[in-house]
Amino acid sequence: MIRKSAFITGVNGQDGAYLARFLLDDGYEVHGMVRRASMQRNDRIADIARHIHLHYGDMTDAGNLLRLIKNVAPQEVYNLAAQSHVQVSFDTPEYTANVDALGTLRLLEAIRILDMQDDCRFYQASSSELFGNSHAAVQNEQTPFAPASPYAAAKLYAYWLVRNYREAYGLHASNGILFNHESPLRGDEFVSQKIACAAAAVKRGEDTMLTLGNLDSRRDWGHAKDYVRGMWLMLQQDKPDDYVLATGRAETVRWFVEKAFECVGINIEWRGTGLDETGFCVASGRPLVAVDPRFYRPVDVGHLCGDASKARKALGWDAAVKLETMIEEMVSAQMSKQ
Ligand code: NAP
Ligand code: F7E
Repeated sequence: MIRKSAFITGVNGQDGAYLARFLLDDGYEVHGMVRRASMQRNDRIADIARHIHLHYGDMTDAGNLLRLIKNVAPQEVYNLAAQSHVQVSFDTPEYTANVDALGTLRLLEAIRILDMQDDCRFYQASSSELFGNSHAAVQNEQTPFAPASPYAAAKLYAYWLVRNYREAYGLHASNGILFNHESPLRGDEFVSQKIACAAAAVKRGEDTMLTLGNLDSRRDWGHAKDYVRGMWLMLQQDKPDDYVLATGRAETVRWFVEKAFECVGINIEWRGTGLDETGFCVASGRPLVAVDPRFYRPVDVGHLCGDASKARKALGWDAAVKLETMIEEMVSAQMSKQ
């Protein structure tokens, strides 16, 4: 039997690691692109690295991407590589645009120049950040976009390019408009992992204080392993399209803190407001959580909650992992780290 081949940019990121496992389990020949100067090395894929064909590459290097696509000749390309941190995008807007927006253009151009549009399907990691502060209570594929960061603006450019290459050149290219998804492999600087890490540290007896920005922000958090299945499903359809993947449930950052600390047997009580808001351990009275304006963003997206009806109907996709279960998994993974 001929094995299908897939090429994943950002293979050593959170989603890349889950997707590579998913595709290997399905019998794919998996190729992944990593940077020589990777920020996180290949820790997330250490256990499967020998089964993946790893290639050095960078989204900022057009010739490199063209050579890789030519040599690998994949049937499926999953473009997951990105400067993915929203707050960092305010500090590095041009770099974020280069990687997230122009990087996607370079990859699509490689497929077009090589005349591979009939042989290769393309998945683009679009984001719920496209909706920004659209003020819709629930967002779906029809909700107008209102990007509120350089990251979101770069992802919006990539989103439209994907649609344009689909219409102009007949490329089977799909956007997955994914709401936040987390896991034990989530980067340390994202709020879910930061909270899980702090809850575990307090449980271990460390003298630590969790400092956060906007506690009122509401996010629709799912589990990465559900979301990579959705990416794959999009590329198995006869026709390319754009799909929202989400759980349909939004909670605040404050709520996430309470649940994560509950996982280690600590109840949090909040006192004060704004910059003075502090989370105390109910049992000991010890302050455990404080607000630090350094983590405020110049503009924040206050409320994201997705409607994945289209993906449920067309792809048969659903978010299987419950939020509370995922938080327990993340805290427990942090507890087992020293
Ligand atoms: P992640 O953990 O931050 O992974 C990003 C990957 O991109 C890493 O492997 C990183 O490699 C790579 N990368 C960064 N800059 C690169 C460059 N210039 N050239 C090549 N590779 C580069 O992100 P994730 O959570 O897995 O997300 C995957 C994708 O989905 C991203 O595009 C993200 O923007 C998007 N997305 C994520 C979510 C979410 O909630 N997780 C939701 C919607 C959309 P290094 O080790 O070299 O840094
Ligand atoms: O922030 C608030 C912060 O950085 C979530 C990326 O995967 O999902 C992710 O982007 C919320 C924001 O994720 C802290 O202001 C409070 O409102 O975990 P985050 P994000 O910005 O939603 C989307 C869908 C993507 O596409 C992105 O690639 O939490 N928040 N205090 C904090 N956030 C962080 N990081 N750190 C804090 O201390």
